[in-house]
Amino acid sequence: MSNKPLVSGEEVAKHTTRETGVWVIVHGKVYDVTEWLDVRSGGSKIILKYAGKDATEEFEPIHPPGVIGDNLPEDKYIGPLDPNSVKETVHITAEKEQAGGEGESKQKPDLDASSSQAQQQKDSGNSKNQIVKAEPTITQPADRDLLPDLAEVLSLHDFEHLANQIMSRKGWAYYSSGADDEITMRENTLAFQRIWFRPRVLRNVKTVDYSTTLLGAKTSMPIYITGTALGKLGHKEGEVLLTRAAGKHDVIQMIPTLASCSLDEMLDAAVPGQTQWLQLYVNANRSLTQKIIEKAETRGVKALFITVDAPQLGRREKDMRMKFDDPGSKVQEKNVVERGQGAARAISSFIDSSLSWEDLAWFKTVTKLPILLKGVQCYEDVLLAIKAGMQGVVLSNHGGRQLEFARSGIEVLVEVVSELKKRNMWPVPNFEIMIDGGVRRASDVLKAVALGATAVGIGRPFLYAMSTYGQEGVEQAMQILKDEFEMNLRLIGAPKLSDIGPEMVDAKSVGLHVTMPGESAYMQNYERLTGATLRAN
Ligand code: 173
Repeated sequence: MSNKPLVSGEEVAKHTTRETGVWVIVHGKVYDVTEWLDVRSGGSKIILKYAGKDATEEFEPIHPPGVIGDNLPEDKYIGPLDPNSVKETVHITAEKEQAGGEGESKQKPDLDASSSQAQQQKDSGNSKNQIVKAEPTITQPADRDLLPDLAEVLSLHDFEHLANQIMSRKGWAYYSSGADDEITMRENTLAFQRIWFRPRVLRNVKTVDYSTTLLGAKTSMPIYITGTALGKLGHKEGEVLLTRAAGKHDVIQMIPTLASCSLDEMLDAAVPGQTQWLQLYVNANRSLTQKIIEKAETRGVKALFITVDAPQLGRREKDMRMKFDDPGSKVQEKNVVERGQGAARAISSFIDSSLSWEDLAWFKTVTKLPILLKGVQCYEDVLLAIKAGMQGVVLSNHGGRQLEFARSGIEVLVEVVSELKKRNMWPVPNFEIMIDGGVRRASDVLKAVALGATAVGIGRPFLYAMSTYGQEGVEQAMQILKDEFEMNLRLIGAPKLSDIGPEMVDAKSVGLHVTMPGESAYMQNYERLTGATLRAN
């Protein structure tokens, strides 16, 4: 990506259509992103909004540094922006842009700027040495001063409740949304409520130990921070805050492919000896995926989790609706396909939907790391994963964000273990079964451990803790879980995790989907039946 000639801002501004090619500037580099106009999941309107402009400010909060370079062929990097071609920056706010492009002008000495689009130059009546910076549509959380003292936060639910009140609407919509009517998302939590404990008494629980070993690495408790995208929607520092909190509490972090921070930033933020795993979305261009894997392995990442439940992103309507509320996106004019956009879909076009079981052998040729499949949803696929030589699976429905009416991880766990036992395959050597989805309490985790999981991934609660109180919040969330583990182990009568088994839970009802959440869009529209009425007087 070096030795390319400088590109003037004026030149960039000429490239705004499919015919001319669509160029954007990010961090002082000019890219031809025309091919992104045709990605299956839509996105051309968003891209065209930044055509010929500096998109850094919009791009920054949601994309890790380097993501463009990692996902575009080398010849699509046009060159560095010529800083001398830029004297002024014009900030165009979404509203002004819609009203006709009148921007507020200010001196802007930094280099990541370019010349403006012709129309906008005309509107602002200024020279060609202006650049146009689109106002970021993602805003940071509102006033953290309003938050109560961290000591008043007693449970993981509290973080969610507070995050809802202070996060940017966009960030909240992205994190909190689930697919369709969000029935699976809510089922994830409800499924744990159908499992009850069968505690034992009079066991010596003076000291309890909830530490464990996951894929060979010691860790303080049987949970890990699961991979979630776009950390900077919640906090301007992003996922490195999760890394640091995990380091302090000896918790494993699964680094997401689509983090707002770069892989290097998250690796650098770890303390020596801290265990990190990598969640992987597989790029249609395998050499790019290989590069990421090799880098992760070289830098000491301990396992690879290939996400297998997202060949296409689910429709998260809360997230999508945000686009309609953003005047800059002009989404109302979009065609049906484009309405499928949301923060996630906009950046997920590189994910290879042709990925199949046959591809797994290739991964084993490029890495010695343990490989696990994240997003497995039935025992048949667990059997295939074992056959394919994987080191484990995460039974997961992606936080209810993918297939609506996918079952919860905990329910699938019961099925999987029962089927493996029937085949005399349980426990499976060198193969770990983890779950995620809906976990809010250490008691949820202990139910999963009792039923055969080695660990449980927690995603949203840590994001909410980060979005509200930053690193301290995440540390507090971890401390809350530790306190809950200690108490629960005592009350269950299990001094250590290996003392818990399936006999300590009653999971008979886990597969009974009787507690359907009531407030789906369907229920809003449903006209209730009325009972027989008395005669009028
Ligand atoms: O759940 C998600 O939002 C997710 O996994 C994702 C996938 C691609 C891009 C961004 C997020």
